[in-house]
Amino acid sequence: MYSEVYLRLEPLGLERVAAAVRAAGHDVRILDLQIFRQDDYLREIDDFAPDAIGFSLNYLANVPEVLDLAKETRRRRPRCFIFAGGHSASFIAPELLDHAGVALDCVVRGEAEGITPRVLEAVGDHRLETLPGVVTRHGAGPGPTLLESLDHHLPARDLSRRRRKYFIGVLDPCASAELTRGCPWDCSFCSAWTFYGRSYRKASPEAAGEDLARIREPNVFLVDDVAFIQADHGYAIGREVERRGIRKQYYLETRCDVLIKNRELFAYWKRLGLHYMFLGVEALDEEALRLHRKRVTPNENLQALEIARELDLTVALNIIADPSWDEQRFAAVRDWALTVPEIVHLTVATPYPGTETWLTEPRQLTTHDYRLFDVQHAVLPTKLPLHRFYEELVNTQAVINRKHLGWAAVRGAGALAIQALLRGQTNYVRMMWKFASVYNADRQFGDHQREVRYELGPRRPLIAAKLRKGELFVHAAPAAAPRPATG
Ligand code: B12
Ligand code: SF4
Repeated sequence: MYSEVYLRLEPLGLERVAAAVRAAGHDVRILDLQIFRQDDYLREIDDFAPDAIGFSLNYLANVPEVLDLAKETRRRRPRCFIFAGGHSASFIAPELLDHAGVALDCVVRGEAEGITPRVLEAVGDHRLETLPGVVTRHGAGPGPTLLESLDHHLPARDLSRRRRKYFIGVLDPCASAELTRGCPWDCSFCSAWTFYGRSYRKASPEAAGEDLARIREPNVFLVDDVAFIQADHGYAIGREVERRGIRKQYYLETRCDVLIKNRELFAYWKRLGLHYMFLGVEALDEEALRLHRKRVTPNENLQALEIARELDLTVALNIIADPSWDEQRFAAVRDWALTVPEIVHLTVATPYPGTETWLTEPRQLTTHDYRLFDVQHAVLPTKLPLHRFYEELVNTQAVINRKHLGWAAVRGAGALAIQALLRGQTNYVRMMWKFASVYNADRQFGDHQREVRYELGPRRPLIAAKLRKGELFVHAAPAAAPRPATG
């Protein structure tokens, strides 16, 4: 739903894996099914006749689609080696293999630039299931290993086609880049930190500069979970950007306390082209922030918004709606959102594999349909009747959005919107009228009534036992990794 309206960004992880596989001597193609249709995929495998196909499965909601495609691929190309990897695949490898039957040969857990060329070498060999991070129906190798350096395997952007389709808001077209990997915080609803064992690694300023210099698009989305945690790293990349004369407009995601602490760094990047940021606000009250283990106060959130306004940065922020919300609670968020100039998004609190709440949430799930685990649907019991909950959710989002959609917003975006149109880029302008057709209470309610063919495995909530965070990790925590203060 998100990528139907607000943005569509390139599959950076897949491009990095593709770069590693290509460097090992293979002929590689990428097909992004956010842009292409399934028919295009089937034509492509007939035409290219690959020996191996890897599916990138970052989002849980895409599991059924990937399983069906893997099965159809197996039917058409029985001898092809078919595998999957990515963020969500890494947390649910055995259950994916169960659903897939013979359609998937293995799942590759964790970051995969290093291991995928070795997986391809081991095709047809019993050593396959002894490789780090590899899980097959017959066994699993040791846990995945972290890359020694982020500087290698710069994304093979030349392999992604129809790049004009990638955009985020008015940054149209827009490429993506990664300056750091991992997150040292530990919010209870998030799996970004559990994937990398709460580690945090940086690309060298030279490699980051080289990667940014290779980008053709005028705009760049920085995919880092929390951008510019360490000010010296942010300045070093900035100086590299200046030295190379790179001129782009940037969009990034960061935390409120990081913006407060590194205000001058963000001001410097504003001069380099930073215009937009996602700020992880998540909740307005102290109690909810504590439950999310956000480690910031409501006051810090407001202070960060103030700083962003002073720096003239356009901010989008997210609030997590709990299924227990009633009309009054939605109304309170609406009232607040209408008083601030920022773009406010709502997501729905969703425990999913890899998050701490998957194990600690005491409420029962109302569904195990993977497709509904997209943080836009309620998978926990709602206090309001379900359809009424969606009416409140959509109505709240629509009221808030009114100030950011339509011609007034296009006029507000000014030169950037006009430049995009002059370049023939219409993603942004089209998005302005799409909201009502995508976010719709009947549609969201109807999504719960569909036939369910693949179900997420059962949850084993912790009752009395204390959670050991390491149990959640895909990558084990590195022994002596320096961890920035998390406040
Ligand atoms: C950038 C990002 C986005 C971008 C989209 C990027 C894209 N086109 O894929 C935007 C902003 C659009 C976005 C949106 C959303 N996102 Co997001 N996003 C991220 C983020 C911060 C980084 C992903 C990234 O690019 N990392 C850098 C690359 C290099 O790493 P990577 O993709 O993980 O790839 C590595 C491995 O996964 C693996 N790998 C990847 N592909 C493949 C393929 C094969 C064959 C193999 C072997 C290995 C492999 O190797 C790669 C290299 O090491 C992650 C958090 C995280 N740290 O992972 C959340 C995350 C993936 N997003 C999340 C969510 C919830 C969403 C939204 C649903 C949020 C919303 N408000 O609606 C939407 C849905 C978007 C959609 N497409 O439907 C959740 C996923 C939850 C889940 N389990 O499903 C995450 C984990 C964040 C979180 N807080 O928990 N997101
Ligand atoms: S700070 Fe952001 S990326 Fe890090 S754990 Fe919290 S929500 Fe996830």
